[in-house]
Amino acid sequence: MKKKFLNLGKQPIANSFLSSNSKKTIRSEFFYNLSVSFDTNNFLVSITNPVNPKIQYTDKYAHRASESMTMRDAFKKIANKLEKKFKPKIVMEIGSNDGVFIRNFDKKKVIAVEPCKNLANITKKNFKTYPEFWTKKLANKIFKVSKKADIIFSANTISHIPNLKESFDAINFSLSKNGVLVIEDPSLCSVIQNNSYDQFYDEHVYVFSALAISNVIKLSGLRLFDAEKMSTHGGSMRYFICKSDSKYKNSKKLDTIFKQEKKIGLNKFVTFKKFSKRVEKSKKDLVELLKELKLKNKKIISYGATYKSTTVFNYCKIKNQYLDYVTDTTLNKQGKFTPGQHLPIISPEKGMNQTVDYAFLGAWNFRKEIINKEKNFIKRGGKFITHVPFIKVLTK
Ligand code: JHZ
Repeated sequence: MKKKFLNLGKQPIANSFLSSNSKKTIRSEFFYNLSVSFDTNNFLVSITNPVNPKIQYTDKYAHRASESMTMRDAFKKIANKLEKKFKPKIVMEIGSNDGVFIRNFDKKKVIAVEPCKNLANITKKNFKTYPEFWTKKLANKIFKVSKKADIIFSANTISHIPNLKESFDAINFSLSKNGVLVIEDPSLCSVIQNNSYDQFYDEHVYVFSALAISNVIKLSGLRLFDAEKMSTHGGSMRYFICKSDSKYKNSKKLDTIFKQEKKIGLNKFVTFKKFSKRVEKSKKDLVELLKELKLKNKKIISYGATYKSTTVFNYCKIKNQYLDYVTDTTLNKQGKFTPGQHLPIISPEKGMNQTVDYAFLGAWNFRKEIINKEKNFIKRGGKFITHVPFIKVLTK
């Protein structure tokens, strides 16, 4: 049974950066109600009413996975590891974005699936690319002409697909006998421990735990045989999945992860009720801090026009009464306005100037990379604010 535990209010599509802040554009903005539920049967945490994917994954999709050095390195590392360990003949990626993972493989063995046409156009120059949503129909089409995949990789995508059963059925159909599905997604354990409620936005239909994943995939004839914790995206988990009757033995690490998740209570509704109280406090504390700084005439901006910060700004109703603008390195976000609260987005070169006193870390998951990059800001007394795991002005 699905039980609601968190209400994040009226939210826009996290990725729908506005090209102007004119009244007409603002009037046509799409909003939906963002609430989150826990399924007491399979322990799956999901958005109660997901948005139609056709509204989300368009030819204007803003996120470029290769935008951060941390992610470029992480994808290179996992690609090399998979190549060495499994020696795959066919590698398919579901949600290949701008090709940051597949570009580490010989192009002859790669199949890319990416529904956002602007991104698929980038990879199709060098790789066999299907500019379509991942469905059973597409799996049938691809594997009519290709041998089955030895590795299917999917980072930050499976959690975005409302129809999980169809996705995993299609994956089972597409895997070779001892093929391996490797998925990476933000981990529920980290969300609960970090109070990072901003991992909930329209695209994150699910935030998985190992417990939930292992339950859900069983219905599609698949088995979770290993998992590893990752630091990317503020705490993710990498799952290794095979066909139920495949040769892989379940790892000891997996047992430990299941035990840890039960200890934290990821199989109990009460854990999520408590989490929602902490989220309410996070909102109250953030608004109070921003008010206090404004009373002292401080200039505050936000760093990184993330999808996550769309949730924070709309839940906490943070707009230009507190923040002057948002900086972001992504060219196609610059010159636009944040969804819902309409803050202007500019480049860090322009935005991180002498006049800024405080910068809210919208991209808190890249805290190390950003602090390293912004040494001058810190040197002259600039300070970062984070809400993870609780509201804090960073002093170092
Ligand atoms: P970042 C996206 O979410 C969307 P977002 C998606 N749904 C998903 O699942 C996760 O990623 C994984 C900028 N930046 O990656 C670049 C700087 O400006 O945390 C990006 O716009 N300066 C697919 O948007 C943003 O911050 C920097 O130094 O929450 C980071 O976005 C760095 C490092 C980044 O994901």
